[in-house]
Formats: sequence, structure tokens, C-alpha cells
Amino acid sequence: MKKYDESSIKILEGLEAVRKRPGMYIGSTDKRGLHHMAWEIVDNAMDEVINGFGNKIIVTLNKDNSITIKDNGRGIPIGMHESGKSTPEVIYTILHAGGKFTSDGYKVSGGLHGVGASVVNALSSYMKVTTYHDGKIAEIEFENGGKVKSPLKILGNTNKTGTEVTFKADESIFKNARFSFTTICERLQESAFLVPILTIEVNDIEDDKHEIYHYEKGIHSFVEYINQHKTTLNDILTFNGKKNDINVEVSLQYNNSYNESILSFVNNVRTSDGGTHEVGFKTGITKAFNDYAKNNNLIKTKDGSFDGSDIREGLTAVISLKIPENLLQFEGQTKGKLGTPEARSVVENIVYDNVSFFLEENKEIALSIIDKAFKSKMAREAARKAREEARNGKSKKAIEKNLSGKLSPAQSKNPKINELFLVEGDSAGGSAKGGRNRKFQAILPLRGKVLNSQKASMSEILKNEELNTMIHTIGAGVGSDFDVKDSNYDKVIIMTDADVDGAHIQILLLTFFYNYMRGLIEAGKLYLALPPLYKIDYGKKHFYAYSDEELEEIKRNNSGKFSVQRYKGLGEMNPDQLWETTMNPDTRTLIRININDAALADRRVNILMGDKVEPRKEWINENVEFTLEDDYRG
Ligand code: 1YM
Repeated sequence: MKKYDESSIKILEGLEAVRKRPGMYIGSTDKRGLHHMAWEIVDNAMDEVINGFGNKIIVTLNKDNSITIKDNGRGIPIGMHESGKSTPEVIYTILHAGGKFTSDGYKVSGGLHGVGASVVNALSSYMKVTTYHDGKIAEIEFENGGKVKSPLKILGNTNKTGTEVTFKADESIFKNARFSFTTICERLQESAFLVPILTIEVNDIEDDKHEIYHYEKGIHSFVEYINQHKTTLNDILTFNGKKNDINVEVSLQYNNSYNESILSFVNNVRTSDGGTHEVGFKTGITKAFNDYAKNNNLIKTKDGSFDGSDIREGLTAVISLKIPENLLQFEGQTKGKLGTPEARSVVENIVYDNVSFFLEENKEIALSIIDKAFKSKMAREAARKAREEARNGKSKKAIEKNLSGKLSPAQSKNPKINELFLVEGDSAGGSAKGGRNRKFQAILPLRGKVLNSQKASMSEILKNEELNTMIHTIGAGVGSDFDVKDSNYDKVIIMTDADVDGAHIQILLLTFFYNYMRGLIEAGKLYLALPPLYKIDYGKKHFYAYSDEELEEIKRNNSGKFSVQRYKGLGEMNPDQLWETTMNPDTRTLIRININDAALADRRVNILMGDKVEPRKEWINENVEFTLEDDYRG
């Protein structure tokens, strides 16, 4: 039997604590948590490259669901600690609190909340670390959540350096321990944009899929990638500057769409909730355009100046800052918002100077963007006027009359609890109307296909009866005039049949909300209802199955005679069934729509709904299987 000394026991207790509460260390044990494990090791490799050691990272998804991450940095040192343990053993078994720091004071670790390699080990059924260091190849293996399987041993000599880590997530902790090639590729591609010297290779052995990412032009290429399938208005403008130790790099380009797509990063970590740097960027670019327009007599009156949102219509921008540790401040629950006050004016000045210079040098482009901003301003003012009229003017009655034929309102007028169901077709609308809790649930049936808003202008949207009714029902405006605070509903729930037509309507509606009511999605108020696919009757007992897997599971867990009913549409359910399975807050499953990755969402929506056919065909060919990933549920 092995003997454990006191320090070994402490270490095992530490790792055991991680296994007891994995969520505290990696957020969750679903698909997202699983991928956090990979990011943790990838970030260690990335830190090494950012520190100036090595330039290549290879990630391989193995057949047994394990993953291998390899870099060509210095390799983890192989010396012994006074505890008698080797350095790799210490790094992979002792819980480290913070990230690493470089000599120039930049915190480079993108590591999630300072979680370390040892956490990954604690949540793995197997782990192997191989280091190429000081002319030697050395290897250590762990099993069962970080227990040493074989201590560090020298395997031979080498003239290479680097680190290779393989781990297999513990299947008793993770519901599904299979990594997603697409998820890994998307995240690593982003890293490759941010670190131009880096080459990243991703391989999936089982499916024989391979990707290589390397972008010498950095965030310039990032903007090029986001706008790839769009019609653009200018050559990409890239500039950088440095003040007060804060390094700023910006790339931007306009396209002919109506949305803005701004992505920001601090020390190569995404700041998905923005912060002072984004505020500075927005102020700087708005000021540059307004000053240019004034100086060239394009704006006459004071209130003729543009709102920031007018200037940002069709703008794609990537902002990347490097901030030394002593100035770093993050805010918000997920720490995704930069708080550093200095960043605001530094970014604002650099953006103002560079954009002003660009406008002076590129008169024609300046005019075309300003023309677009003018149109945005007009549309915004028209939408606002329409909304004000809807609220009090003559047309209020007309709109209410129009709505009264369609909307079944809730009795409550409380926007904090009310739910709006957008239902496909009149017959399902009838079931929903009969089955709902009328106190707080309103039903709006949608007739026929929804207009594809990716290809429509604001005035076409406002003329479309279906969308117009929806806009007035929600009551919070549309486009740049949209303000989620005015929404009449806490939840807007899209409820369609579980078939191809239903999926199409979902996509059209999601496209509309994404383009014209993005604030609703950002506030977490847009949902998809999840109706069951089957009803299974075992005499008196009955079950609902929401997927084929669930159907099989129900059949496995029950014995006796049964009959299965496949629901083809919502209309086939009687009101009680629809309430029980899909609408009752206590028993239903809703899928909350989020914009996890604005750039990716933008790209997807554009590929799927935009005016170029080729990229859509290509995408559909490459992604034939349409699946719903766990992490979008909740
Ligand atoms: C595939 C994962 O972990 N590479 C890696 C890690 C480290 C070093 C080099 C390294 C760092 C230093 C000195 C130093 C280390 N990480 C840690 C810890 N790839 C991968 N490559 N020599 C080598 O920071 O001074 C310690 S060493 F603790 F952060 F995990």
C-alpha cells in the first residue's frame, strides 16, 4: 500500500474539494464547463507564446474523447521541489489561485478566474503531461482526479522544447465528455486573430477534420473575416497608439447592413460586456464624424448632429487593449466589463485622431458613410414619431383596433411578469389561447411566413403587417429607437411546430429580433418554447418526450404495453396538453436566446439570411446536421 504524508493528504483534500463542487471552479458541468477545461490548458500554452516562447499550438480531439494540447514553448521545468515532488507534479496537483505575470507587468493569463491546471486534473479520469525541457523528455501520469499514476520519469533525450498535455474529462462528473470540434475551432481562431505570431492547428481524429489558423495581420484579418460575406463600404482601417502604458489597437470597416458589431478584448481576453474602452471608442468615432460633418457644412443646426447609433450603423470593429496589471479593473458579475477609468480617454483620443485623419483623406468614403448615417437618423426619427403617435395620437385607436383582432392580451398589465407567445398559425393560436394562464400570458398568432429582415430596409419592415403588429404589441420601439425598458413583456416566447416550417419561422423571427430588437436578446427576454415530439401512453400513465433519445429512455424505463403519438404540430395538442407540456412555467422547458458570440451570431445570421447564396450553400453542406447544443438550453 502507498503511504501518504501530510502534504499529500492536503493536496488530495484540495483536489477532492474541486470534485465535490466542480461548478465553483469551472462554472458548470455541461458542455460549457467541459470546454472550460480545455481553455484552461490552452491558456497556459497561449501564455507561453504571448511571453515570447514558441509560436505554435496543436489541439487534437482523440477517439476516446480525450484531448491533447501541445505547444513549442520552453517546456515545464523538470526539477525537484524540496517536498520531493517534481515541478510538473506540483503544478498539476496544487490549487493555484492567481494567474501568471510577465516581467513587464502585463497579466497575460486568460485563465478563467485564475483557475489552474490542477483543477482540470482534479476533474479528469486520466491526465498525462509530457515536457521537452533542457534536452530531456519527461512524463508524468495521473488518474482518478489527480492521483499520481506514475511519477515524473525521464523518457529520453531531445533537442526540442515544449509541453504536451492529454486529459480525459471524468465521465462521472461531466454529462457529456465529448468535445466539440466547432466550439474549439471558433474559440482558437479568435485567439489566432489576437496573437499574430501564433499558428494554431485543430484536429479531430475520429471525423478526420483539420483546421489551421494563422493571421499575420491580426485584428485586421478579424474584421476581414467578420465582413467576409458582406458588401463593404471602405478598405479596413487599422491603427494603434499608446498612452499611459495602455496599448490600443483598432480595426474597423463599414458594411451595407443595419447593425453594428463591436468586439473588444483586454490582454487577449474578451470583454463581452464592454466597459470604459468601448465607451471611449464610441465617443471618439461619433465625435470624429460629427466634427467632420460640421466642418464640411454637412450639418447645419445643432440638433442636426448624429447620434452614436447613427454612426455605428453597419460598423464592424475590433478593439484590442493591453493594460498593465496595476491598472486593470474589471466589473460585473462575470467580470466581462472593463472598469479601468484611464482606458476611456486614451481610446477616445486615439480613435478620434485616427478616424478624423482617415475622413480627411478619404472624402468619398466619408460622404457615403455620412449618407448612411443620415438615413439611419431619418429612420430613427420616423420610428420615434410613429411610436409617439401610437401612444397618444389619433392612430392609437387605429392600432388598438388592428391589434384587437389578433392579440389575446393578458389580464395583468405588469411588464415584469407578462409573457407574450408568438405562435405559428391560427389553429395553434387557438389551442394556446385556450390553454394559457390568461392572467399573465398573451397570445399573438402569426399568419404565414415572416418577412426576411436581413434583406429588408426599415421602411419595408414598418410596412409589413406581421412585424408591425409585433412591434406595437411589444411596445418598446424598433431599430435604434428600441428601448427594452419599455417592453410590455418580461418574456417573449417563440412557439412553433417542431418541423421544418417551424424552424424556418424561428430563424426568420430570430433574425428580426437580432437585427431590430437586439436589446431584447441582450436582456435575456427572448425565448424559444420547446413543445414535446411524442406522447407515450402506458395505460393510465403517460409521458412526454422532447427528443428521440428521451423517447428511448422512457421506453427503457417502463414496461408493459404502450402507444406512441407523434405530434406533427402544436395544433394537434388540446389546450390542456399544450399548457402542461409547453406553457406552464412549472413544467415547461424554455430555451433562452443569447448572443454568446456576437461576431459568430452576426456571421451565421448573415450567411443564413443574407443576400449572397454561395456562402449559404457552403454552410449548409458543411453543417448538414442541425442540432441543439445543451448549453443553449435553460
Ligand atoms: C499544453 C499546455 O502548460 N505550457 C507551459 C507551461 C509553463 C511553462 C511553459 C513555463 C513557465 C515558466 C517557466 C514561467 C508553466 N506553467 C505554469 C503554471 N502548455 C503549457 N509552457 N518555464 C516554463 O512562468 O516562469 C508553471 S510553468 F503554473 F502556470 F501552470
